[in-house]
Amino acid sequence: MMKIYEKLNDVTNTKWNKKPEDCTNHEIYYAMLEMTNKLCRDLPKPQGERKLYYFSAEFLVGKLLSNNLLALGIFEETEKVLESMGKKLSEIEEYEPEPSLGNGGLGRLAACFLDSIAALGLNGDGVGLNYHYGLFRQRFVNNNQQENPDPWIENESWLEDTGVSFEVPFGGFTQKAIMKDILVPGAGSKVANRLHLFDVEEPKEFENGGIDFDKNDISHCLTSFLYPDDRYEDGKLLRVYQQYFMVSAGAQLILKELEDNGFSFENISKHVVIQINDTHPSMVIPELIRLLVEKGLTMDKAVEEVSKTCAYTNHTILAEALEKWPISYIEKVAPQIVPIIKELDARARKVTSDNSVEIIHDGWLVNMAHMDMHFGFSVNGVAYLHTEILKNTELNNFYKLYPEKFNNKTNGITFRRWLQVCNQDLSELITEYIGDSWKNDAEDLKKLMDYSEDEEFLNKLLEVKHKNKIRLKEQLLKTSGVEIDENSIYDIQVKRLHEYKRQQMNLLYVIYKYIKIKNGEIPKRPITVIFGAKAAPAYDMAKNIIHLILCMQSLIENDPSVNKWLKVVMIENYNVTWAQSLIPACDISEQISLASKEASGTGNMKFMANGGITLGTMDGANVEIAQLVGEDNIYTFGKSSDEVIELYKNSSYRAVDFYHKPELEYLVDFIVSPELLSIGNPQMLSALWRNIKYEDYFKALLDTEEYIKVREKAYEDYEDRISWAKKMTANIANSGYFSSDRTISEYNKDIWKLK
Ligand code: 26Q
Repeated sequence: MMKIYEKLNDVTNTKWNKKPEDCTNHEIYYAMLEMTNKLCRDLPKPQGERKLYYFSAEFLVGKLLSNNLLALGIFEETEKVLESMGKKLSEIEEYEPEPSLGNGGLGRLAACFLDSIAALGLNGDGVGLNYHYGLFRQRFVNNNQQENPDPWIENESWLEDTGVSFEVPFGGFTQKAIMKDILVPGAGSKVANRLHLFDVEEPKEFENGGIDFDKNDISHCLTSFLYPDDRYEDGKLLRVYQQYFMVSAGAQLILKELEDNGFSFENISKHVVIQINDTHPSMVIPELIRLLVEKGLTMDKAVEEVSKTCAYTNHTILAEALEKWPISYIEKVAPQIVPIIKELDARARKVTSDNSVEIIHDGWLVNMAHMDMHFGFSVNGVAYLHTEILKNTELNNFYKLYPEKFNNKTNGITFRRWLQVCNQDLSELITEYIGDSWKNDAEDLKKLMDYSEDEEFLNKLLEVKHKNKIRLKEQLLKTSGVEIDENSIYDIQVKRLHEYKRQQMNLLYVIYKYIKIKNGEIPKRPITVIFGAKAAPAYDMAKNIIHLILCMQSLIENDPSVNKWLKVVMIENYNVTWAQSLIPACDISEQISLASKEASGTGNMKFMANGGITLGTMDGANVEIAQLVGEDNIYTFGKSSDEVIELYKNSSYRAVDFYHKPELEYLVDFIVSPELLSIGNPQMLSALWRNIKYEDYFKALLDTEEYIKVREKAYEDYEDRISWAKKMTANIANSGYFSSDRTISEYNKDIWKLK
């Protein structure tokens, strides 16, 4: 026993001269923050001759209180102590702001990885930036997305001052980088790592709340905002400043820690491994070379050592997300690394006469991924299919050059946050039947298969799902006044808004069902279709799709002949906290990207572990989910990645031919029907309609008919509750493979070799 009450009492007494039971929930939150952070600080750092630095522009950590209590092993005890005072942890947690330091999958993956690295007791820290506003806070106004700044840093937070700082040399001035830390306690391991977030010394405050800011005021605005993915118009230069700031400070930290440990710079690759999370931190390669040469290494030696130190993870095959920076930008931001990049380009050209693998294109454009693949020792994709596509298609020229560098690391999620913390009832049920060894080794969830025919277990499983659905219903009612029916099917698609993820195809189904119900074809059971998504502010088509979701929501809501049977709910400001309530309540998990385009997906894994049944294409990690659960326990549809890749190669897909099929035309045309035009913005709706009809770059119409059929089949199967519960069991039982503990063990065995 940890004597939680006494510890809390110490804090509240010193802070406010009060007993915990006399504190408000808000005060208790601050007291628990202080208590928990101190316990984390008391944990030792892991030891080892070799250390990992996980460099990432995003760490989407989510709220940390419950997570850290669990890692410290005091979650249940704390809950009990609070209960004895008439308080609930879940209500106290509402006062914790969520840091939005990421866009989506890539940032959340980095957070799950830090959790697993610490849990496995490995010596590895994160390196990133302390964005003051993170990603924007989303509001809906007139059925459109409005972006507002989202300040998350309070006087008391998980951030700790370290007193450590570095001078980052920009062209024309130097900028001090202050290092702030968030502690990362490891569940079970009793050690803590660090997430280092670099910041400027005097960040600018935005009192007026406006999201516009002076992009030229680099020294004050460098860490103000996180850049949303793709379609960024301006601010490109600021993004290069951010990236260089992060990698230069991070590289200096690495050299400082080498020195502190008495290790020689000559042996850096023996003591350090850097994982480069997508190309955003790629400038660490030339920067580290530059610093090592400054320390006295020859260029040859520095290049050799850095090449044995850096490993690159690719998260996308979408051309527009692969970063290429004009060399003039780098010249302006960090002129001192330009000669090094040119040197690396020259060295790469000596390896092969194949121009397609050059680092500098046409003398002016730097391809960051190419630099990583030539001068890193490992290149990995994030799911089996994704890595195969990289090797055989997208990065084939590099694969031919360096086959030994390529490897797959199928993504994972931390079951501590995504099952134990977010779904306590399911966790208890699982433990009741198979004991709690699954908490240390998620593969043990397989033992649940012993109960896949046990009606008592299956009924209890359905009860837990029902309870979670009621909980979500209550939360929605409280936060947005929207009322959903807990006896309806909860069909959920939550992820960033992007055409390739095909939220628009989900909407075509909603239109299909709306028209059916209007024509008197009532479904067996009401359906609740839930969306959650943010669109990049400059991505017009994504905003048009959000507009259509909101217009459909309003149209159906106000149609008494339909609203008892069909409901659309768009969650405002979808984030990690929302995910933790939505995922446990989900019946059907929509994973419907165009095959070959979703590198992995990680939401798909979270739904699976919580007993949501996947309705998806054979894309990303869905392929591995299908393999694990078998075809009876997943609904798949759509063209294969090979077929899709072929269609792109021949440019042979014509949306308008599909549009003219009678099964599809009336669905697409509904987007510009009088009903919708009277609710929505005609320009936006017509632009979306035109895009789907004539362009449809991500081929939604290619798969729509099959999608509708399979979705109908899933709804029909849902009515056999026991056989549905069997499917849920197969999903939960086989989800253990997707533990990020497994992913991290593989990174360590094949790439990092920490111990
Ligand atoms: C690039 C240039 C300029 C500004 C922003 C960006 C940018 C920012 C973020 C490009 C991409 C991202 C984020 C990508 C991402 O989240 N990818 C997802 O990574 C997950 C973890 O591996 C996968 O599961 C998803 O399939 C993949 O989409």
